[in-house]
Amino acid sequence: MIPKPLSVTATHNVYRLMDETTVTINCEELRPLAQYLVELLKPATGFSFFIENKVSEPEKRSISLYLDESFELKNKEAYRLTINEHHIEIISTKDEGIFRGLQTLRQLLPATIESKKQRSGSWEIATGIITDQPGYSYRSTMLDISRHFFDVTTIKRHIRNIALYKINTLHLHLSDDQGWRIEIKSWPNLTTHGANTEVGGGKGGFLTQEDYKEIVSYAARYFITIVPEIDMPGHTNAALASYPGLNCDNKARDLYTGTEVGFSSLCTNKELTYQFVDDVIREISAITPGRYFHIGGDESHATTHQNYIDFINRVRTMVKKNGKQMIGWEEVAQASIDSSDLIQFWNQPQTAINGIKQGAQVIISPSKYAYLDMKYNSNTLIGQNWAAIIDVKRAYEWNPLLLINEITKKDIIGLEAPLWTETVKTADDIDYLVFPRLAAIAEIGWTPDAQKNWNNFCKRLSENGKRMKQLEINFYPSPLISWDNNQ
Ligand code: TNX
Repeated sequence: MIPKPLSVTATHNVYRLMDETTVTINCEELRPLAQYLVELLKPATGFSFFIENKVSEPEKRSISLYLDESFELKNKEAYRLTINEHHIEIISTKDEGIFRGLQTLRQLLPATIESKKQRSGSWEIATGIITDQPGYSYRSTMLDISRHFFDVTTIKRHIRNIALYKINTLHLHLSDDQGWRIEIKSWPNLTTHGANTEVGGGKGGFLTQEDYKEIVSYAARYFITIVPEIDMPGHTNAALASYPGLNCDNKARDLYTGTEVGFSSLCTNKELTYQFVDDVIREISAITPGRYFHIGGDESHATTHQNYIDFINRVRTMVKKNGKQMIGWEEVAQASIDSSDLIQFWNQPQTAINGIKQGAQVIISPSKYAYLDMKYNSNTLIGQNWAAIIDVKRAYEWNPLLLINEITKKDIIGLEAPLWTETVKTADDIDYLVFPRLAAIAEIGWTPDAQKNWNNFCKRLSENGKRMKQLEINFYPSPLISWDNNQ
């Protein structure tokens, strides 16, 4: 099981899925989750798994999903999974907790349960009781769809894969120098022009607002919140190429297909710029049910310091006006922020400390440990190495609490492992850099540090490798792990 649950008590018996196994729910709210479970179990087993709405009868070999406000663990992702020879029960105060529990149950079944074709198997699960809840509430990964564009199908597949590890947030990097990737109805050239290329000169692409909504609602089925990012005032060449008026000299920039950073800036002392930013934030916020809006704010080397601060202060009020909580990369802590904002630490502890001093909580994304675009070793064919070479052990063996002296647990909302895609062109490339390192990061986010152990993680990851194979995830087969190649 990855991430490792908080408490596991084995009772040394087995439960077996059978053709007569039913799924019971104690309220209609759980029906989508029962359906999700059936979709998960049906293809490989070939069993029917009827869904019944009633309090389960233990002798009936059911898997019961049970919402109960009086369940003792109040964290919305907490659950208890009880397995005896006759019956399985997942209980939580919220459907979200049931969903996380289902990921645990899934990982207790043989890896062949993930097969889309019917398989023979005895479908046994070891009995016991698992009581579980996360250490951090924000457990995220980022996908950059600007440097290379990835379509709805690829993003949905990614959502399914990250959900297995109880990741609950997907941050989409929707704009950068190389491409603007989301339709903005009031500024149509952003996508008719600014989406037409990507790193290396490929054709690029963009999400329509309908596509984006489809992704948001698909992610919600996996209890994953989408966090949209529009990076500004730097990383904006695609916008500057689409609307000449956003440049101080009123001259449209050329589309950009390289990988330099820090050369572009919106013209921060023009009113048109703020009208533009307000429209963008308003349109995206309107189709984003999640509470966050990420304004980027990183590497704005082409903006003067004072202009940068004035810009962030003003954009921050626009985010609030649109009913969202602002997230910014650590640099935004130079502006006037407060406890209603989140900053994302990636590089300089001092900027993160600035943010904490102003009362903001931090998302921990240290490039030296959590950047999924870093190479695994010097021979890795894709990826970068400017922050570090990150093998699976390095991705696993760090503690968010120990990175910055001044930081305490209450300052940390959680972690994120970003995937920047300058070198990532295909869904297979995404898989290769994300897995299995995201499994390591997911465990840091969920499991208390004292319960983490590298050798034990390696064993569980080796098991997990069979599951990733069934799911056709093109993971990096790290030589640090002894993979079982028989399945
Ligand atoms: C730095 S990390 C960036 C990105 C690049 C990444 C490549 C951060 C906030 N900015 O623009 O894609 O390095 O590793």
